[in-house]
Amino acid sequence: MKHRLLQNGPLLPALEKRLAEAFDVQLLPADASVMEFLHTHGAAFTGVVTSGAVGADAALMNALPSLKVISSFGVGFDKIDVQHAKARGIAAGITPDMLNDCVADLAFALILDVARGVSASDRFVRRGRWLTERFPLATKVSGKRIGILGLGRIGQAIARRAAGFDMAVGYHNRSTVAGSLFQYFASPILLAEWCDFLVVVVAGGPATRHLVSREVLDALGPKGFLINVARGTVIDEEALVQALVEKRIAGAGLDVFDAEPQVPEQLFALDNAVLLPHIASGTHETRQAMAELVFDNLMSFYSSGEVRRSAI
Ligand code: NAP
Ligand code: 8YV
Repeated sequence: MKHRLLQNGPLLPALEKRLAEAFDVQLLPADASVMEFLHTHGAAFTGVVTSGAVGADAALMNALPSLKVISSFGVGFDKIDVQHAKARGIAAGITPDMLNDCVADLAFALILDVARGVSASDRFVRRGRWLTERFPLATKVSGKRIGILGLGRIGQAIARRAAGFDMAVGYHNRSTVAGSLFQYFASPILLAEWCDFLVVVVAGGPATRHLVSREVLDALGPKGFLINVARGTVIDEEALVQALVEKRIAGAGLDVFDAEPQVPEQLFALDNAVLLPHIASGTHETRQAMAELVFDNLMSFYSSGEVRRSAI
């Protein structure tokens, strides 16, 4: 008999197909019938398959008394109540390392775009402005200082790319990275004061909420650029919008937003902001590798009792 999985949120069609072949999968309704569905069927599911965007909260886990494993498409587990899962002995699989290259590549795309005005100059050409105007001079990237807020798996891939741009690398984590030769800064403010590009790639969740505060933005200053490929919650978004409007920082490249897909409308008119719809891991190659690990985490759990890559 196939193990019964509850799917919370949409997944890649190819992954849904593969899961349906190996498991008995049911999609959690996204409408008002959800409570009745869980009341009637909740006890049947031993696994949940979900994504970083949707996750699994304590209320969902409580409605699934037989739940043993969660497998999530993504590395961020801010939408999964891992403490609750741990207390219940529920395994939680995520997809680390599969997406390091693509997220790091996109962080650099944002750095180059916001500093050199790539998107802004593309708009300039398309609107016919080149015929009568000169595009303003931009900011050089090579040789500058990059401050990585969160020198983890992706942060280290960003640091490797920075070497190719002859950039000095500094970082802030709660603790220093063993063996790292990069300069450590004891707080986000000190890192922001030092660097030209502050790249945010820490874990999301309550512990990092508004870690990038108005004070950090002011420390970055009018020549500094902010890049966020982590979670919107890490930045005080109101303070960021104000800093961009008042040009108290030079610019921002943002892949993620606090209430995404809602983006503060004030940002739409600003040429010093590059706005992306959470696409950092969004390539065919990376999403396929992530999908394979979502599947493997489940297969591994049901055969050995352990997921291959755990969030806990
Ligand atoms: P990781 O290896 O766990 O790295 C996270 C880093 O954040 C670690 O260096 C950690 O160091 C630091 N950190 C955690 N809490 C902190 C705090 N309170 N203060 C300062 N530093 C803190 O994770 P990863 O695989 O690199 O992924 C990082 C994050 O990127 C994910 O959690 C996810 O939210 C985001 N992400 C976004 C996308 C996207 O599409 N935009 C794609 C993938 C991932 P310490 O533990 O020493 O503090
Ligand atoms: C995914 C992400 O787009 O891994 C993460 O944490 O943010 C992205 O890779 C997301 O998890 C898909 O929902």
